[in-house]
Amino acid sequence: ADRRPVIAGNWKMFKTVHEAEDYAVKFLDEVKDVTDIDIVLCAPFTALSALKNELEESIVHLGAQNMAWADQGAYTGEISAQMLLDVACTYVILGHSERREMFGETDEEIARKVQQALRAGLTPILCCGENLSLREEGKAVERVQGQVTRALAGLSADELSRIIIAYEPIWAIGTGKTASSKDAQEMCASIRATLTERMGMAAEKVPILYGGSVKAENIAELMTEPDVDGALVGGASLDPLQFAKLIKNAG
Ligand code: G2H
Repeated sequence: ADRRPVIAGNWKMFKTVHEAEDYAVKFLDEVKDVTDIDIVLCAPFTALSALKNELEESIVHLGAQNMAWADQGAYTGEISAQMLLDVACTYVILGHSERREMFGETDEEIARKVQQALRAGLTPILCCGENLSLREEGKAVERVQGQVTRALAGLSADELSRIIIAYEPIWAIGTGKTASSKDAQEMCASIRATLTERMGMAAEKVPILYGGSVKAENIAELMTEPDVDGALVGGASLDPLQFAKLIKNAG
């Protein structure tokens, strides 16, 4: 399949403005010659404006880690799609397991956010993944298929063709336990099958990423799997040199 790999860093709740600027300079210097991978940095809201200045006209794309489902209004503490566009964001992570588990995000809210992002012209990176007990009970596929189906309800064929999916088994996030590349491939293939039911052959074009303790040392093996098109990287994206190395190893 002719899918361009995507490697997205998810900084989570790390880095001040100054730290973000310092990172951007070092990181750009390392990755400026990468041409065969789409690179995305998903930073905290407060660092986005500074990163816009550092990364404008570079090959590195900017993303946010969450977004509101509403256009604007009395939604204290929320950030809109327009605000993200204003600071040059083109991607947004939606439905990360940390938001689902710690901040109570439901599939229905995530579906509204996905629709809102697409309407605004942002590329959603829709996260899905099962926890350890579901995996042990043999219900992982059912859970992930359900999450994907519910998050994509009501989207048109054109909208579906503009999404990215990230499969992140919760038991592999920040734990040092990476799913085996075989586990990752199995689930990414099953996600693609779910997408095919919704959108036919166009599912072949959708990038499906793996996330969960991806490092410079294990990315190459993951990338050999036919349905793994890249990675969503947390901890290993926090150091610019380490993340650049990971990206080079993915290519
Ligand atoms: C999964 C991942 C990035 P980490 O949350 O989204 O984090 O690479 O630290 O496991």
